[in-house]
Amino acid sequence: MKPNNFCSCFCSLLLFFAVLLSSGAVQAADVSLTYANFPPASTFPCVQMERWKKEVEARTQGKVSVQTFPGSTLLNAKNMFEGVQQGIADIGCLCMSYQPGVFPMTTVVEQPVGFTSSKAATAVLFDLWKKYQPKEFANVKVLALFATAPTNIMSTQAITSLKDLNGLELRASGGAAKVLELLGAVPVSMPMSETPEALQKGLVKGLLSSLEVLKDFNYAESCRHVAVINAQVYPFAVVMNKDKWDALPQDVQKVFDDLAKEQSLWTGEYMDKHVTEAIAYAKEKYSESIYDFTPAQLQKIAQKLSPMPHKWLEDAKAAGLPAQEIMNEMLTLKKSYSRQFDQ
Ligand code: DTR
Repeated sequence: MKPNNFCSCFCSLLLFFAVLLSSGAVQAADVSLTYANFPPASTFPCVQMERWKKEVEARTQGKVSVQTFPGSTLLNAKNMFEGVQQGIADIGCLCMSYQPGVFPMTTVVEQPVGFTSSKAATAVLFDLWKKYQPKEFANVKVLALFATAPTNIMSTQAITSLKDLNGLELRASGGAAKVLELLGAVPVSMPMSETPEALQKGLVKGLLSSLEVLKDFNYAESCRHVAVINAQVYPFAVVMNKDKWDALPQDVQKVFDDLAKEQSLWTGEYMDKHVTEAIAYAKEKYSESIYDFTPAQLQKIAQKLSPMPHKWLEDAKAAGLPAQEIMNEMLTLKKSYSRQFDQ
């Protein structure tokens, strides 16, 4: 090829790629974000993470790309909040219960007030956060908030009365650990990601958590018994590094903001459905026995757990929060969202 021909060929090629890029046909993302999560990819915090990634990439027409890190590959359950603030990950999913004292306001939903679904608890948590804009999230941008389905006991031995709980080592975290203590069990505190090993080694005889883990961690295999007490729920937040948020183009910020409540409720709905599926799975594969505590037993449990909201009120007041108002607002919202979602 003559040098002249080569030159014009090369220039045409350059022009072709320039046109392609400007037309958006081949568009590199303008914004790349990392998103860390602590439990394995198959669990609900990661399922919702992948859904958020998909929605964001579609709604920004590829302008944003999100790289996800499930299974504590970037940050773990305990350093998630700090890690996001330090910029180790741009976005992170955390469970408020794993860091006692750090989230004095949003842990109000952790109190045993009788939530019956993840979706209703999620809607309540989201509205409370929106209304009170608590200081605990002042250094980050909140992208979603959700709560688990109510917690129940999964164990290697049958539990059909409070007596059966006496001295039994069970795993829980935060508010759930307090539940176990008040019911006479021995709470062993650890994040969910450390629980499979503890069960395997026999360090604990079961756990208090939402029941979708029967399937997602296959706890049904070792814990063939469930005691239904619908104790309380665990609150979660998805947070973003503040500087990264501030640097986002406005149209991208709008996409994230518009998605926040929808994503939160989507997660609640996903979880409620997944709990039903997990129970069916455990029954079919492991003949899981499910014991429903009687109304009289549940009343006794409620009595035993009654110090918990009082303690929350004291702690929240000491943290400078309008504690009683928040508690009352939670109960009002709970009533209306339970009517809307749990019938
Ligand atoms: N119940 C809390 C939170 C929780 C429930 N399901 C999962 C799955 C993966 C991680 C955390 C959770 C707990 O027991 O830690």
